[in-house]
Amino acid sequence: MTTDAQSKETTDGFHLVIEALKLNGIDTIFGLPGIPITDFTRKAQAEGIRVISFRHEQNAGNAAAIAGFLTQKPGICLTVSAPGFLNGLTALANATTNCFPMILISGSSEREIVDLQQGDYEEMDQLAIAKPLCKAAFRVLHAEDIGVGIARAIRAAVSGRPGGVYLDLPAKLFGQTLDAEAGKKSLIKVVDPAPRQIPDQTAIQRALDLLKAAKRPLILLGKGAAYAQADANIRALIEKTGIPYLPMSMAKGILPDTHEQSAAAARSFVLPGADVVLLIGARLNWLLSHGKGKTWGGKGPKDWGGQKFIQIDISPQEMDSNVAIDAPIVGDIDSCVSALLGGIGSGWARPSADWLGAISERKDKNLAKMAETLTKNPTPMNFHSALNVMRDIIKANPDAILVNEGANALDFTRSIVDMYKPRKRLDVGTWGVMGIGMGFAVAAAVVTGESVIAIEGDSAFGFSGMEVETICRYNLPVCVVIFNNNGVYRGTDVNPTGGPDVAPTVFVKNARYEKLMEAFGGVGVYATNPAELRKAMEEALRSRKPTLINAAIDETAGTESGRITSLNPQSAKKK
Ligand code: OXT
Ligand code: ADP
Ligand code: MG
Repeated sequence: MTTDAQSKETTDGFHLVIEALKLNGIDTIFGLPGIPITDFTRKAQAEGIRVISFRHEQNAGNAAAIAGFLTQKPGICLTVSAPGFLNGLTALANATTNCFPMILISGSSEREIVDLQQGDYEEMDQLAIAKPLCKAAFRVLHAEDIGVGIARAIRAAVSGRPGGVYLDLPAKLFGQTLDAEAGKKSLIKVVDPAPRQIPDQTAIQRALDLLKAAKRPLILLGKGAAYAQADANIRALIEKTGIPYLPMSMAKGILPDTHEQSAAAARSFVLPGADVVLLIGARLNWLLSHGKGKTWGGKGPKDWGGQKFIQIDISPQEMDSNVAIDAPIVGDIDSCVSALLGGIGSGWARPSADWLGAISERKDKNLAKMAETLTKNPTPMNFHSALNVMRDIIKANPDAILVNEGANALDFTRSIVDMYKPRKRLDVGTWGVMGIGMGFAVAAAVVTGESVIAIEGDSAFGFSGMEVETICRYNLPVCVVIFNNNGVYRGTDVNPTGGPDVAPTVFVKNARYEKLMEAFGGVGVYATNPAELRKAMEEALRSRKPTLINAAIDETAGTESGRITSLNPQSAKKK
């Protein structure tokens, strides 16, 4: 046996992990080095894996998660033990919640010491802590099991309903040596990691019968539909049936938002008005008012509107989670949609002119109202006048990826900025979580090579703002636009006691965030009107240089929590 790990006779844990990842087509790792994984990051880079190093593990984790969403391959996040692991955990839990495939790989302390609680360096029982927050969790203790560990992690992340997986690699594992030939043989190339799940024909027929009998049908597209990359079949289903559709936030662009069958601008009309709703990769969670209540035409919060539901989902347990699903279709979206298409012949009756006409009328009214608001040019600039610019910019650059977080900065952007292509809008997702911004932006630029525009509330940006250094370090074509209204929701709250502290939602007024980008060699711009914003955006997209535009927005313009004000508990007195 020789001590040189790269010699012909022996290999070690470091190399086996790297080889196992490479064997499975993983070419990028998002992480943050330190004990015990510093050498691992060096060796991975030396062996041709792209290692994108972050300033905080949460952002590396978010990057891995969205890389998974964009590529259908598990995004890898690598962290050190205990505190680094915990920093990555929010992103792992968020990935699981959103059904994004990612693997959090953390180095960990020695099992013997952890289990006896003898106080090792960064001691923590990481596997136990990760378990309830992810889809699966594994630990590898022996170098000969690395191949199996990586294979299991990959399968768990991408098969069935995708999600977050934790892989625990104790420090000792990396240095373990193994006969090189035996090591090579122990690696597994995962065959068909996310097998198609073909739906049952009876379920398809049941759904077609329901859809055929519908008087006011509606299709709801969720981010599962975007993830599935079944774009052509989904478009064909919508266009062949003539059924109006509503995209959830991250499903915008599967068909262009300007498509004549989009009912996005008539949301509050079509949800209560529909009699049969086909859900494709969308859950009836809080974002859809759990399928009941006033949003759906019910009389009270628990009252069902009477709609019948068809649901396509890969997870059988999703069915009946909130309301009865009359026609469940369990399978992968591409197979399910293609099976439905098979049952839609030339004799298919398109929805009635009454239903389509009523939607058009409502839509035209809302679009006209929106157009009127967008032409206004108030001083100071407000969300609408700034977003009028962003809307034109995305229209002219449909391949650019839009990352979006905040409250008003999120909600106004979602309804004003049309998306033209699938998987181009990435946002706060199921949890409405702040902090995804820079991690998503970095990963989107790295894995797609496209320009990225991140529209950020000033509060939202603060959660991951230090990663502008990462954006500059890797010279990524990311343009961050901060909608700076001096605080969380608004900058106008006052401390009722008259004391020296400002109100909890208020920030330093007129903060110059653009200087943060300048500090690392990027371009910083302070924009106080739409013309300045437009000029800076056009230049950022032309140059592809890291850019931060600090857009000064009227601090009175926002509302509490954006469009979800009603979710704020009110005090009894206020009621
Ligand atoms: O039909 P009607 O008439 O109702 O009209 C609808 C559509 O028909 C119409 N529409 C259109 N009209 C014309 N043309 C077009 N094209 C068009 N499209 C649509 O517009 C309306 C609205 O349509 P929409 O949006 O589709 O419908 P609606 O009813 O809004 O949909 C409902 C929802 C629930 C699906 C939707 O609202 C939604 O997706 N909401 C997501 C909300 C969300 O997730 N928010 C983020 C969380 S808020 C809060 O939690 C925040 N925090 C706390 C915090 C968090 N989150 N995380 C962590 C780790 N820590 C703390 C914080 C700190 S936000 C926040 C920071 C906020 O401050 P910032 O400075 O960052 O941001 P600012 O607010 O900007 O200051
Ligand atoms: P949205 O927030 O856009 O409504 P959700 O995250 O709530 O979307 O729902 C996504 C759903 O899509 C999940 O229930 C998930 O199981 C499902 N899903 C993800 N990928 C696939 C796929 N390839 N085939 C079928 N269903 C899928
Ligand atoms: Mg704000």
